[in-house]
Amino acid sequence: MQSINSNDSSDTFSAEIFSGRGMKESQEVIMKLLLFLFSFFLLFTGCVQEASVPETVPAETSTSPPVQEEVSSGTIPDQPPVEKSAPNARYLPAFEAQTRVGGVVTQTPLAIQVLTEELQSPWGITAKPEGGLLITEKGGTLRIYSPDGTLSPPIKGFPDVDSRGQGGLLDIALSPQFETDHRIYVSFAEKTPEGSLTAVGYGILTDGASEVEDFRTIYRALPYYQGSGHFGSRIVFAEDGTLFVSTGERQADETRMMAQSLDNGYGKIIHIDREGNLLGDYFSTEQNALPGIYSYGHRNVQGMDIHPETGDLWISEMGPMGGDELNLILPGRNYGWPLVSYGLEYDGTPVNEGETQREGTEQPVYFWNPVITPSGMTFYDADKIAEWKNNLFIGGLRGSHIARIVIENRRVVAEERLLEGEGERFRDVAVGVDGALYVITDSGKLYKIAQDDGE
Ligand SMILES: [Ca+2]
Repeated sequence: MQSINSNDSSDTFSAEIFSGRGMKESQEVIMKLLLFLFSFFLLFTGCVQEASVPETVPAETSTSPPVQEEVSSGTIPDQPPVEKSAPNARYLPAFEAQTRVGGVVTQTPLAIQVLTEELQSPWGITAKPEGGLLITEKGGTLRIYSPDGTLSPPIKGFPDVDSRGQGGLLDIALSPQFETDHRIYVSFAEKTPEGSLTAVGYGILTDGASEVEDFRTIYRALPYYQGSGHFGSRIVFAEDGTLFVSTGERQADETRMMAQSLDNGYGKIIHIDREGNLLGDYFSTEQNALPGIYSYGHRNVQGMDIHPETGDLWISEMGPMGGDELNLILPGRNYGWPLVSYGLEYDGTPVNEGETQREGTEQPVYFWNPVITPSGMTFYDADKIAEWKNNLFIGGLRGSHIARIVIENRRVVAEERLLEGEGERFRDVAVGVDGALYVITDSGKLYKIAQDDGE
C-alpha cells in the first residue's frame, strides 16, 4: 500500500480508508490528521481571542462590573444600529456594545402632540407632583404648563442671568418636600462684572404661582470667567435629599485643563445638601482639593439623572467632534477630559495625544460617533408604558431626536430614536405624573409623547 503523504489527494485517502486495506496505517494517518486539525484550531481561536481583547483597560479603571452573559432580556428585537452615518472619529471601542448597539422599536402605539409653541428658549423641564409642568426659559423666566392646557405668563424672581451663548436660566428641580416648602431649585449662568459661572439657588413659588420669592444662591462653580459656553448645569436630587450639580469646563483652550484639577468648579459633578453645604471629601488625599467635588474630568454635562431602581447616578456629556458620552458616575473618579476622548478637535486633529483609554480614567459606558449632542435626560420611572420601564430618554440637539437607551447590568443593550424627522433640537425631557414623556425644544415647543389609547 502506498503511504499517504502530503502529495496525496483526499480522493486517494478516502478511497484507501473505505477499501478496508491497510487499516492500521490508515488509523495512524487519521490520528495525525486529527492532531493537525486540533492544533490548527487552537492556533486560530487564540488569534481571534487576542484580536478581540481591548488594548488596555486596567480593571481598576473600569466603570462597570464585568459584563454578564445574559445581557438580553429577551424582549429586545435584533435590529441594526440606529446610527447609519460615518463616525466623526474612527476610534475602536474599549469593549463590545460601547457604541452603535443594536436598535429597538417601541411596540406600544404612541400619540404625539405639540402642546404649545410659545415657549421662549426653554431649557429645563420638571413635572409638578399634582400634575402640570414647570419650564425654565433661558432669558430668566419660569413658565407653568397646567393640566388644563394653559401656559402661564413668564414668572419672575430669579437673579440676573447671563443669557448670552449657552448661558441663562438653565435647569430646574423641585425640592423633595415641594408640597410643603414650595422650594424650586434652579441652575443659572450668574452674571457679574467679573464674568459668569454656573450657580445654583432656590426660591419659594408663591401660593398663586405668580412669582418666585426669597431667592438664595447656594452654590457657585468658581472662578468667574468671561465666556458664554459649557456651563453644564443639570441639577438632580438623590433619594436621600442631597443634590448633584453638573458643570462644564467653559469651552476655552485656557480653561479646559481645569477639568483635571480639583481646586475649581469646572468640569465637575458637585455634591451639596439642600442649603448648599458641600458634601463629602472624596479627594481627601489630593492637594488643594475642594470639598463637594464628586467626580471630575468632564467636558459639558448637560444631562443627569438617577436610576430609579439602582440609585446609580448617570450623566450625558457632550464630546467635541465625536465622542459624546454616557457615563456612570462613581465618587472620586476621573472621567478623562481633556486627556482622553473618542472625539476629535473641531479642526479634525486628535484631542491631546489621540488617546481613548488611560489608566486612572473611567471609560464611558457608551459613546456616540458622530455626535448627537446629548442634552437633558430622564429615566422612565412610570408604569404607564411597561416596555419603557427604567429606560433612559435623552434629548439630542444636533442629533435632532430623542434617544431611548435600554440599560441592563450597567451596559447599554439597545438604542431607539424617537421624533426623528421633526427637525427639532430637543433640550430636555421629563416624565409627567400621568406617565407621558414631555419634551422641550430650542424652537419653543412642548411635545407630549403618550400611549395612544385610541381616544
Ligand atoms: Ca470621558
